[in-house]
Amino acid sequence: MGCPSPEGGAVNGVIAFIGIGANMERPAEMCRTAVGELAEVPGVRLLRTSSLYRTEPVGTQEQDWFINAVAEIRTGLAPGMLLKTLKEIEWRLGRTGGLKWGPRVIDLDILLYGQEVIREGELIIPHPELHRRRFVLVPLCELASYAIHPAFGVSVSGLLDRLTDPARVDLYDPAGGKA
Ligand code: PH2
Ligand code: MG
Ligand code: MG
Repeated sequence: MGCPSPEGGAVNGVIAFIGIGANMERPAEMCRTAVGELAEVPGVRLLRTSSLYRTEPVGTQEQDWFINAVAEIRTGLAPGMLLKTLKEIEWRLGRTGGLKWGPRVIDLDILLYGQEVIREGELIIPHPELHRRRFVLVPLCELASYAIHPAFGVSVSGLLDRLTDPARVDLYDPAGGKA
């Protein structure tokens, strides 16, 4: 089973949304590079990418503002394999671990994987902070405001309406000179 595609033939796999974040060296470039890497993964088709946003750090305040974005993919990779692939890209781009809420060279998180709800160790889908974070919901709504959070049964635009996160999320302006 699969959906018909414009190229003809069936496209198998699941629609997933990937959160992208960076706040160290050249974060906007780093996010774009990560999207490029994602598009090259066998078993992943990059469908759309949100705008880049310049976002106030959530959690530890003593760090630079982030660049955040969301990518929509169709993938035949199982969730565990997708997570492993994202971690490989993070490491390839220079991530070395770091503090839980601290600065990061690049962070790639599975936000949604179809309508699946999974809790298996590190593999938690939907992302456990998705509904609390403006820097995730704003770019996600730009792509798919209608997407349903499968654990809450609420659209992501509904989650954004109810959000109390006060942290700033601005469209990234490359001419602005920051991040
Ligand atoms: N990621 C974090 C912690 N805080 N803040 C912003 N603005 N953007 C992030 O991507 C981010 C964060 C840990 O994953
Ligand atoms: Mg994260
Ligand atoms: Mg992460």
